[in-house]
Amino acid sequence: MAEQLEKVQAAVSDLDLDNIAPLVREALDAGQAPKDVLGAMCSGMAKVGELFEQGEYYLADLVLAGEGMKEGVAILEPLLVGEALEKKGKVVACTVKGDIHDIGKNLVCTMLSTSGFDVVDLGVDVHEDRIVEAVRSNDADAVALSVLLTSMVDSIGDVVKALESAGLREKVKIAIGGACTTQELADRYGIDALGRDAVEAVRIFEGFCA
Ligand code: B12
Repeated sequence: MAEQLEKVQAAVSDLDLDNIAPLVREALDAGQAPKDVLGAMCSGMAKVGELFEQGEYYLADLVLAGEGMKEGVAILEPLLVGEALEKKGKVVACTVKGDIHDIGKNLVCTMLSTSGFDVVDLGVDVHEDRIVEAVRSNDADAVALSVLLTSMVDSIGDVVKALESAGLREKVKIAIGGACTTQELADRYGIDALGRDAVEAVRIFEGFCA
């Protein structure tokens, strides 16, 4: 990884929040592609998650890291949007009912929209009825569900059932991702794909909307 990207990644993972935005600008000025800078931020955030699990960081640190990410992403977003020209398909995205984690979901939305998808981001803690409504009113092609809490995996099943009841399940492909998702879980709910990161998310939705 190029030195400027390493610095961006380290600023995120070290919670050096004041330096994230300046280092993002520095990397761009040095000619790094906006997508790669975003990728470096994603890796830094993944490291933050690991350090939290190892007891090195506290919850308050995670909230701060999330805020730091937003500032960097805000610089990159307009540049990334300029890169994609034709729309590839419409995706309804959210974090499932009962779950408020949004850093990964936001990265997935940013990567999808900057890769040419029309993304309808419903936010966090979203009830299945809102998802059905959004799929219908936007005539969506696919649904992206972010799920980080094991206690909330049943929310995935609720979305599938609600789409089935509304006669929309055949019309949309569904992908899941987030810390607690597994292939076993995807199979249990008849989910079309499981994604490990935002880059894989783009590949999955390109496959869905091909
Ligand atoms: C940051 C964080 C928080 C922050 C969230 C801030 C925010 N705005 O999102 C705060 C502090 C608020 C928080 C709260 C809680 N958290 Co928390 N949190 C995390 C942490 C450390 C990192 C998550 C993160 O942002 N990672 C970085 C992002 C970039 O990665 P990501 O989310 O995985 O997303 C990437 C991929 O998964 C993928 N992806 C994500 N979504 C999707 C969707 C699709 C369709 C695809 C294809 C791909 C994809 O692409 C993303 C980008 O590359 C995780 C640990 C972990 N390892 O995940 C715990 C973790 C998820 N939290 C946990 C818990 C328990 C909680 C709380 C219940 C704590 C509490 N006791 O209050 C609350 C939840 C409240 C609620 N109702 O939701 C547990 C869950 C355990 C479990 N298995 O159920 C974890 C695993 C920590 C742990 N080991 O205990 N948390």
